[in-house]
Amino acid sequence: MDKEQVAAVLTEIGTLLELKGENPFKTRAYHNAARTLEGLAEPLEKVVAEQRLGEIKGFGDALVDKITKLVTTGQLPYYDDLKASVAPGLVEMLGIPSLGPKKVKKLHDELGVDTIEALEAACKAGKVAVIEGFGEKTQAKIFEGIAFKRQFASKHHLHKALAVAQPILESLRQHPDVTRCSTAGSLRRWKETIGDIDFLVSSRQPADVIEYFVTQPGVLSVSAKGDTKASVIVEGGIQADLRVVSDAEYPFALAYFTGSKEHNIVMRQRAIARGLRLNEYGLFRSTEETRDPALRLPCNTEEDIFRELDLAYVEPEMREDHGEFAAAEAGKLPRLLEWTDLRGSLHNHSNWSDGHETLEQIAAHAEELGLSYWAITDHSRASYQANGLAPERLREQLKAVAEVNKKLADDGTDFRLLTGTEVDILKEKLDFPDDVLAELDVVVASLHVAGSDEADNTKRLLRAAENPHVHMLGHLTGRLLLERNPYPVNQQAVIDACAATGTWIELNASPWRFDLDWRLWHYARSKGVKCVINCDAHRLDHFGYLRLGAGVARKGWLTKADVVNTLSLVELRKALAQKTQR
Ligand code: DGT
Ligand code: CA
Ligand code: CA
Ligand code: ZN
Repeated sequence: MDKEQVAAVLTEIGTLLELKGENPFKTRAYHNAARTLEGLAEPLEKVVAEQRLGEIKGFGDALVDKITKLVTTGQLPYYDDLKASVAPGLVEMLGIPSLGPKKVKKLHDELGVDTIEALEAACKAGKVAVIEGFGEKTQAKIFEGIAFKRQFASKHHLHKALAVAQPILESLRQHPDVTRCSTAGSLRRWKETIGDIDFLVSSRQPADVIEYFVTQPGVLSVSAKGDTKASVIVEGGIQADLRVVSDAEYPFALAYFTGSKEHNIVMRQRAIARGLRLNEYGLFRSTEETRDPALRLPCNTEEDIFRELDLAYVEPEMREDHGEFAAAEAGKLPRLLEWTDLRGSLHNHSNWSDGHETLEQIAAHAEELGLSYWAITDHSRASYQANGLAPERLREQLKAVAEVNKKLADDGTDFRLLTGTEVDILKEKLDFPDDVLAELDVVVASLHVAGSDEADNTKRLLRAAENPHVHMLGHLTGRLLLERNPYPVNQQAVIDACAATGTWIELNASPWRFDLDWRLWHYARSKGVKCVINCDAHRLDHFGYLRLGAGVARKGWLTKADVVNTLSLVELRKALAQKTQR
């Protein structure tokens, strides 16, 4: 075990002893020892090997023995026994804001609760309020805390995390004591779901910045507050971490806390291979772990760090150890799409099916945003629950779209609505015959009612791709992030079929979907399959999904040239005509 791992075990021992009501001196000794280890300037293995652990202040024989066992064997029977003697539910309760070991022990002693569910039931029954030293208010706080914990134990949709993170970041940026600041972690990497939000700040006044952070409007409760870091729960029950570092450390901390962990590991190995050490504090001329500023290479930005490790700058979205190192070394990283390259969306709904606004409202909004086109692709009749259109109503809609476009033209506006459908891929055929599809500008084909048989689902999608009137396949796997798994489908086979037939694949930009997944765009791109970033908008609020989708496309290494809806209206019309002419 290394230093961090040993420190984590000691901290846990301290906490377990507290839960058992051990004497405070003993429990504190473990917490202090953990902190001492974390701050140890030399490798722990070395200290252990040279039998110098006992020289450290506060390290008695028992502690020395335990640490030695952990370092040399990775095991400690004392710890295993202790852990087995405490109900895991009690340790879990510590994750509830407002509950510390003392309170948890008291709850356990008084009520016999040893799971979160039992504690929740006790709160509901009013049994917690009557315990001495608790009261109504504490009971309510614990009850709320359980709800929070449930939420933040899980992952969160990207747009929800962004919505709370952005105002806090803006606010930090305006604070006079903040020199530089950024989000980090999975949010900066634009992962499809987010565990917690990470902020990084450089400042000479960490205490002021921390105080300012924990009192931001979106902050619901403060879980931890130290000299240089803090954790809070923000709206939506999402945890947000802030770290404050010196400005000299900032680029290194930014790279480290942006991750991903897998990417960091390779960066660290590259440093070691060059006789250097990379960690959150710097890139050091050293062959051992250190944070000595005198040994630090002067890097002012992340770009400088990559350069020192003989790499081109890797955008945060690509830092997943998914081939970025080989590409950065060879100077072959793609120039990523920018979200402002997008000119419209080709899969959207109106109040003709299950969307909320009229064609006029949609056109006015899209035009105001400066977009060039917006396709109306309402559902086909098989999606009756979504008020799908039969051919007659679809033809009426075509006339209505033509009228809106005529008004736009009369006003001298270049923006246009495009006609279309999101046609259901049924068991044996598409929901509309070819002659209906031929009348439309844009045809998206989607599998809304999939079966459990992978081969069958795949076959249905392949057949849709082979139809000369189908421009693109919509939300390929039908997944709903954090809600519903993808249906079984051989995505690679579908991508191959799209490559062979010139069919585009949608990157559905709804934050519940982000489907096709970013991990598959590498393959699709290598096959020459084009991407369409679609909002699948059902209301005006959803127009903003374009930016989310663009970030996911960047994560899939896509360039402007890979994405169809970066084309101008004239070019797009040509591209739409190509499939039918093949
Ligand atoms: P999340 O929060 O689960 O969505 O994912 P991340 O990537 O934001 O992870 P988080 O918040 O635990 O940590 C932020 C970054 O800090 C992570 O991407 C990489 C870095 N990091 C955290 N723990 C470790 C570690 O044990 N080793 C290394 N190399 N990096 C770490
Ligand atoms: Ca995180
Ligand atoms: Ca974090
Ligand atoms: Zn759909």
